[in-house]
Amino acid sequence: MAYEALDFFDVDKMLTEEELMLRDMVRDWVDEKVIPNIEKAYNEAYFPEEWIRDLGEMGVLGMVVPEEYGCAGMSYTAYGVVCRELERGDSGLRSFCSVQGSLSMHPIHKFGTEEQKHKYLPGMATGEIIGCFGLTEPDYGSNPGGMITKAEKVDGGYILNGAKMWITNGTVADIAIVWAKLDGEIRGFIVDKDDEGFSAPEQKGKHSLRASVTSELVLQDVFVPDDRYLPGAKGLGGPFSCLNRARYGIAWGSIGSAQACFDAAKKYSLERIQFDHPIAAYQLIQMKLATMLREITKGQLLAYHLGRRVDEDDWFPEMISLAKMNNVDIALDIARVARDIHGANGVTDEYPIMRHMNNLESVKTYEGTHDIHNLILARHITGIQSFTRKL
Ligand code: TGC
Ligand code: FAD
Repeated sequence: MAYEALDFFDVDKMLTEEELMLRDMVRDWVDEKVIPNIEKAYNEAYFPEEWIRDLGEMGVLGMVVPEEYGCAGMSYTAYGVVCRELERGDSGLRSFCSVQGSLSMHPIHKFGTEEQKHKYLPGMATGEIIGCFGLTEPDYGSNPGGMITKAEKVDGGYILNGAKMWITNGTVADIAIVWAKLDGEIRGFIVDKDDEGFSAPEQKGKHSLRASVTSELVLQDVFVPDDRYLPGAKGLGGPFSCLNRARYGIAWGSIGSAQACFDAAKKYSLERIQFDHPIAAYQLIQMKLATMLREITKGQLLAYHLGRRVDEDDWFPEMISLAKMNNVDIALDIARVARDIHGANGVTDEYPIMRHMNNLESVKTYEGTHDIHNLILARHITGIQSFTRKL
């Protein structure tokens, strides 16, 4: 049965004509190309290559980067809408788009030289050049400031040593934005997949985001020439500038997962007969559906308002923390309740529910865990940071 996107408060009526056209194009593509193939990709744990070309053709990779670099130069609200429609298909698909646009193209656009921008951005917009973002390390996840990956200045460039972990697209990427400490300060480098001493083995065995490649990055005496150093990024503010944008995309994207779960649960509950009636006739099921609708509606308003604030450049990072944390949290709750409404069928790949639920467990953790965003908000409220404790 065709997908019906829940929009109880008609939030999409506030979108521009251009944003609506984009929504419909991506929604149709997800229906046509993603939904029929996603369960196979998820079960067999791969990201279909042809999707990359299609994403490039639709102009959604790095779509907020200006047109002079071969990108679409669209609004952040439009980017949010795209994330929502992609994640309705699968979180791994939105992840691909987030990593390419917010985490790989944004740092080049914001911190790179003109030469670097012209060299990489047009090919990244079409998907011919794939990027990844290496911040997390085996011993430094929530606390990236402690990273031990090191850069050393040498004649004509830098030597990088260290290891990154949990890096989306690492194995398939042509370039990696690697964050490393140079004289104790975090700096950004563009590592090429063919650089000697660099490898990106895939991390297998995920029960979540299976249609997304996750990798280690190993750097052993990797020489990165001066022209692949990002001069504009100094300190943690560099990677965090990228994370703000990717977290923003998740605030929208997670609503897409929630809408998919709601749609499936509504249809299933109207069709499934128990005790001679559709289960949708029972008050407990009705309450669950009403709660889903309530939370999705609030999340949609939050994402839309945030989108316009970002477009007006009138925002601060804690707004994004709140929206990422809230919308992933409600999406995960909704996925769990939708799974419950589907009974035993809910654990199979006949329905999208368990896949969304499992994906959202990663989404809750990456880009700052749920609790880290709570602590970021609490620091904003109290002025006291509680990340570190002296024991
Ligand atoms: P803290 O003292 O808070 O800040 C250090 C410097 O960074 C600046 N800063 C920010 N700048 C811009 N935007 C933000 N959101 C910023 N947050 C902090 C800050 O102003 C300061 O600048 P300066 O100039 O004064 O030095 O740093 P801290 O070490 O105490 O950090 C605390 C904490 C917990 C908030 C932070 O480390 C954190 O957010 N941790 C979570 C780590 C995280 O999100 N990792 C994500 C890895 S990438 C990923 O998951 C990709 S998933 C991809 C996919 O979609 O598949
Ligand atoms: P930890 O930091 O060890 O946290 C473990 C638990 O402790 C969490 O519950 C956390 O909330 C809690 N905790 C930590 N510190 C505190 C504190 N001070 N107070 C209270 N509680 C605390 N990273 C990248 O750089 N690039 C990528 O492309 C990328 N892609 C990813 C893809 C997937 C599928 C996954 C799962 C992760 C990815 N990550 C990526 C890594 C992700 O950002 C980290 O997993 C995340 O930041 C959390 O780090 P950690 O897993 O080391 O958990």
